[in-house]
Amino acid sequence: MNIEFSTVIVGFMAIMTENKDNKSESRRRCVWGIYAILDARAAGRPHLEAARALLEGGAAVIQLRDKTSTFEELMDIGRGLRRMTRDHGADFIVNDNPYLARELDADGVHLGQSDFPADIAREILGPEKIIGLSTHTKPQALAAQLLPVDYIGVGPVYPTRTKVSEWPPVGTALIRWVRHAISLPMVAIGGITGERIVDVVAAGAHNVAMIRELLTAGDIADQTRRLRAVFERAASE
Ligand code: TZP
Ligand code: MG
Repeated sequence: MNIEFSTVIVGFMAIMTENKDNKSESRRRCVWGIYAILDARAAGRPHLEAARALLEGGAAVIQLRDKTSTFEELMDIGRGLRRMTRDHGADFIVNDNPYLARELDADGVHLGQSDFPADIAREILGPEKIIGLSTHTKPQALAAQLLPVDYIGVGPVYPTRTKVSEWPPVGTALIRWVRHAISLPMVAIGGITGERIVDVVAAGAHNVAMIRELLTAGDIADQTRRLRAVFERAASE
């Protein structure tokens, strides 16, 4: 099927099924501003140390993204993150694995296009938890509206060296399109820097996810505070 045609079909299905059930409350929860993602390699320090600084700097959500540790190691790290995020009133999202998210009583899980299907993750986690889904194209974003997800990731917006992506950078054009065409909150991701936040927010992103720009700073808490202020200024314009 050609892409434009599939976009129209999926869009039509999305409109027909939208508001079938009232998810507005959980979707409302998915507006954090700066969305911090942990990456021990980029940070050059342990997850808990980075998370402590992110929370001190005012991060409202932290995602544990770790492709190398074992389930047991992630349980250990995750228990610490669960405690710390709760103490700060921040949300805690686990990447990839809804079982890990459930065991940790995390606030939710973030799924990629080839991870667990969203409806299975919803069965595992129940109706209250947050499910995020990465999208990289218009059809994927439209299709997400038919799934039991609470927000979509959109990206990579810019080239990034943090993740080898099979998807080319989408630019702020896709952010702008998603903001107008899709009813879900979005998290823009990929190569976002302090200077680029203004453009990404101006294009309509509700949230801006960052790894390197937050974690490679000498003082992560200070950097988080600074980027939060940049985001808030951009969002108020
Ligand atoms: N998904 C799309 S791009 C990306 C992920 C996890 C990496 C984002 O990292 P950075 O350092 O903010 O570009
Ligand atoms: Mg994944």
